[in-house]
Amino acid sequence: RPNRPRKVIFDHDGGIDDYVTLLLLLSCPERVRVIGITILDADCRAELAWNTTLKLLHTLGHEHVPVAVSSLPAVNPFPDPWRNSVLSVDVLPHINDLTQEDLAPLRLSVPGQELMAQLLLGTFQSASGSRDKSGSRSNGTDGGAAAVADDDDDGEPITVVATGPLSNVAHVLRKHGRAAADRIREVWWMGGAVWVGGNVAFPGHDGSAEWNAFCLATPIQASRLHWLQEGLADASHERHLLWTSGTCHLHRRRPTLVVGLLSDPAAVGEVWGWPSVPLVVVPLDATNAVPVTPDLIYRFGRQSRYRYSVLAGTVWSRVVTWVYDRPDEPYYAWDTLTAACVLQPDLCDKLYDVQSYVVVAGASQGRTVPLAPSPEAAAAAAGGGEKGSCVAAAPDVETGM
Ligand code: AGV
Ligand code: CA
Repeated sequence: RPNRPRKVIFDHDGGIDDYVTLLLLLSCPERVRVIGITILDADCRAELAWNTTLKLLHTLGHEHVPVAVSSLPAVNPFPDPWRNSVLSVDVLPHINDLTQEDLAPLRLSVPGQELMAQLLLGTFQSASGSRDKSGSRSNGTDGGAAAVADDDDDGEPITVVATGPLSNVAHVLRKHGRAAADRIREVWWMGGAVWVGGNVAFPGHDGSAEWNAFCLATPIQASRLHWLQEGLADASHERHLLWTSGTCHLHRRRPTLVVGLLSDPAAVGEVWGWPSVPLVVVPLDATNAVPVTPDLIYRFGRQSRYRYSVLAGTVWSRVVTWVYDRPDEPYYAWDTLTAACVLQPDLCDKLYDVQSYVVVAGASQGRTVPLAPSPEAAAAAAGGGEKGSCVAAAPDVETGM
């Protein structure tokens, strides 16, 4: 069949929008089949996020999807008030018509990064085979919500949707190399801020980085900085970069998306060092177009007979007062836009190639720096005439630490 659902590993970090993203990925089984979920202790308390994720799956009949918590630490931990906000989802009555005993058999002891590796390598064995095996081979045409996640591993490439720091993906590639890389169809990542300001507000930081990139960016040795500079000119390190522009609203108007090439092997983890793994990035340039507004949440009311919509609207309602509390920096559907693009590729209607690198130390740590002006700026500078490639000189790489 030409249009089989994509197999997806969802690698999240338990933020409010990460849960709406989970709902979105589960809600469209004819396009996406979630075969596993890994959780990183970054923008959440991971144990609680594990609970919440299992409760959502159990409530919606997806308890066959394996879920595991990563043991990898966050390099730059997220602020505690954000990490704590996962509790406001975990307590929702909608997902609590169950007991801890219902969840106990769903808890995998394997660490999240190991689950990701096993799913990619095709070595994952469900602990409770009898539960998962039922009908798994005969239901090929069954696109319903009860689709079976315990894969008969047919070698089909897997899409990773990553909505936190890229630590798990980087770890798996570092440890298993090509064996894992070759199974990855694409990595879609929410992270970075290319031609817009960042969202890190941290003592000593200049605010130019996005949190998921900041959290992961690690200092690297001076010898590798040289390689990083060299790598900028090496097409084999080019990666996709995706962003939207314009002031559009999710669900209302089509965002204008831009895909470009991101070049940087050494900085945001080893992920970018794998020429065979396409990385599609959805940075703040894109997600700035999708603030979570009261208007957006009101519209879920019209769909209140649908479980997924009730849940999504309820989860969003946790952050609605941000439009008063922080009018200049509201909550955004950061991760949800990323998954929406996987589900509906024609959301991206304007695509560019751009090279960039990541600052790995100093006041701009985690900043994703483009080597060219934005297409809009380039067009303005060229007066609409010439189409030159406008590649800027590589700015200095921060080495201080
Ligand atoms: O930078 C966006 C990323 C997304 O993956 N996260 C939240 C989304 O899940 C970090 C973040 C930035 N600003 C935040 C964040 C805020 N004000 N509250 C919670 N998380
Ligand atoms: Ca997130």
